[in-house]
Amino acid sequence: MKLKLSITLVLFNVLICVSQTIDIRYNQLGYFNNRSKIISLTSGDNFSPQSFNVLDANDAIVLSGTSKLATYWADAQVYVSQADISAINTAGVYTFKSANKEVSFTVGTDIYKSISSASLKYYYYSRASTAIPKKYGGVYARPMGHPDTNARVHSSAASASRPVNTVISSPKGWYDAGDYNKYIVNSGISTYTLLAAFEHFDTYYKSKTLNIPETGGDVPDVLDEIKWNLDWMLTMQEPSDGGVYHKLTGLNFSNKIMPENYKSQRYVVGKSTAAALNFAAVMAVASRIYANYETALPEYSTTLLEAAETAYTWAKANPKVYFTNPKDVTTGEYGDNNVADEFEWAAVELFITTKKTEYNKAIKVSNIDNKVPGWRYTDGLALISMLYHKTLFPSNTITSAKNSFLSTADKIKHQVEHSAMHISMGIDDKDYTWGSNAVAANQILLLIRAYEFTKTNAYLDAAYTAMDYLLGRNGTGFCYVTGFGDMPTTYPHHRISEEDGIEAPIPGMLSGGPNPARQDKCSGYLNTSKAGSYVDAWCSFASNEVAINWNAPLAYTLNALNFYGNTAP
Ligand code: G3I
Ligand code: 9MR
Repeated sequence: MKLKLSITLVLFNVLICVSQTIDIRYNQLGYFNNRSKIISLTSGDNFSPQSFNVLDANDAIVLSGTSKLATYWADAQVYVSQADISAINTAGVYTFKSANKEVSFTVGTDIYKSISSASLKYYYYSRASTAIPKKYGGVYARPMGHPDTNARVHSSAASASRPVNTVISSPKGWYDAGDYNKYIVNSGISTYTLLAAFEHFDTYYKSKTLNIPETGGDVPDVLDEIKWNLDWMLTMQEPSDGGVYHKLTGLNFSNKIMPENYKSQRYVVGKSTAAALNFAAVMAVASRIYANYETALPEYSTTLLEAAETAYTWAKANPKVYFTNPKDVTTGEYGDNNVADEFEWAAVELFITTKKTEYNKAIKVSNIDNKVPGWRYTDGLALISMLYHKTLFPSNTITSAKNSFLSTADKIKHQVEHSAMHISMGIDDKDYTWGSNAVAANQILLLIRAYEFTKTNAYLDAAYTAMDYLLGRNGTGFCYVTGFGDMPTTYPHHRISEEDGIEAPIPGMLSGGPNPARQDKCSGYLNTSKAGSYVDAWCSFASNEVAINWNAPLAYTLNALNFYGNTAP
């Protein structure tokens, strides 16, 4: 009887081994020398630790081991067992073999060189009001779209000086996402994040070239690219009162067409407190950065600062103008009924740039929340800027800001170090939201800032490990950046990539990522788990769109990690 039972058990185990699929999830871009390196084995059923081998390019085994005991990763509804391959610190291409499968991966110091540039070049490809010539766009060359020289003032934005249907010129800027619209709130956080990248790593960016029309001038390429959007943002301020239009869009989303075929009338729609404050904050940051390029761009810094101050004044006089779409407009809303964080953020940036007491007085550090940044949540940006410019603030203010900031960063670090998958995602129930991949990217950004404030290496280590998530060590096996990795996002909800007749999408774009709410009702979602609610298909605007505010923290973090890969401890 006993013998019969154990034979049955053995057979059962053999059956499990035969039928059970174990997937290998890894960073498809590669791993950095002298940083921890994890490859994850995942399966729907529990499984025992697996032996693994790592082979070098000559097929010689350079590392053998056994993966850790599997634990349950609830967000993906899988068991995960981690293989630690940190011991490999010689640059090269390797093969990881385990559970009858194998993958190839790279180790080195310059792992994100090309992807980090592509993540920035995406902004050039997103420029409105200009052709993208072959010289700069290669196969993605296209004619000009959206001149935006005859936008009309929508009734929701009309004023005495600009009555309804007044024609205004509002060219340039970046398309928001897969759509062709331009929204101030979302432009705001995107532009800030790129400006912050420059402010925090200026030496690195001064020598970074992007092959754009402005390359070679006296202004660093990344600042030329950002200026394309700042110039548009400036046109969104009504000169007579300093208020800022919420967005420039058609009445509805267009069909799948190329920019040059877009013929619908565009409007500036509404004004809002959130738009005015986002605008004020970004213009203030930009003013202090472009002040160093006065010879190349005379008066630009002054123009930006004036715009910032008048927008802030308007917001103070109109503190509760919350945007909702007018009845005849169905494009993105970017609505926000809580602008306390935008008020703090704008005051912080204006104070840092001007040192005026009136802005300092408006800052209440205890009111600044420490949420992971997002288009609706800008407190974190205020903390980042305050800590970077800490000498401008009283030391007790900085101590509070730092404690608050680090309590979030510590949670993120803890999650990377101790969660089943060893990723940052999943601290908050809402992490897997529309644009969840940008939540991950912003969490990594906070880890990088925490490293800079404290010089504690563990934050940076966590940042490297957390980045694996976006590049393949995740719940789906996709590398969520177009054009990179062994299994990249290939069919993003991006009108240009869908319609340009080029097989491959524009490279360097971060897909929005898993979103269990699946508002698009697209068929083919991989599974119903939080981290698996993703489908690489055009129809999935809720899980597979791209957007300027999602690429910005990607660009910030990839460039920073590649920089440290070449220089850091
Ligand atoms: O406010 C609620 C909150 O109370 C609730 O707890 C939470 C639960 O899910 O949802 C919150 O609202 C979410 C909102 O974003 C704010 O985070 C909505 O569910 C969610 O559907 C909404 O998604 C936004 C989406 O537009 C739809 O409006 C995304 O954040 C935003 O990135 C996205 O932006 C679009 C533009 O409208 C148009 N252009 C493309 C761009 C990217 O897809
Ligand atoms: O393409 C639009 C995308 O940029 C937005 O994020 C999304 C959500 O508002 O809407 C998309 O447009 C869709 C529209 O909402 C419903 N009909 C299908 C459109 C996409 O083909």
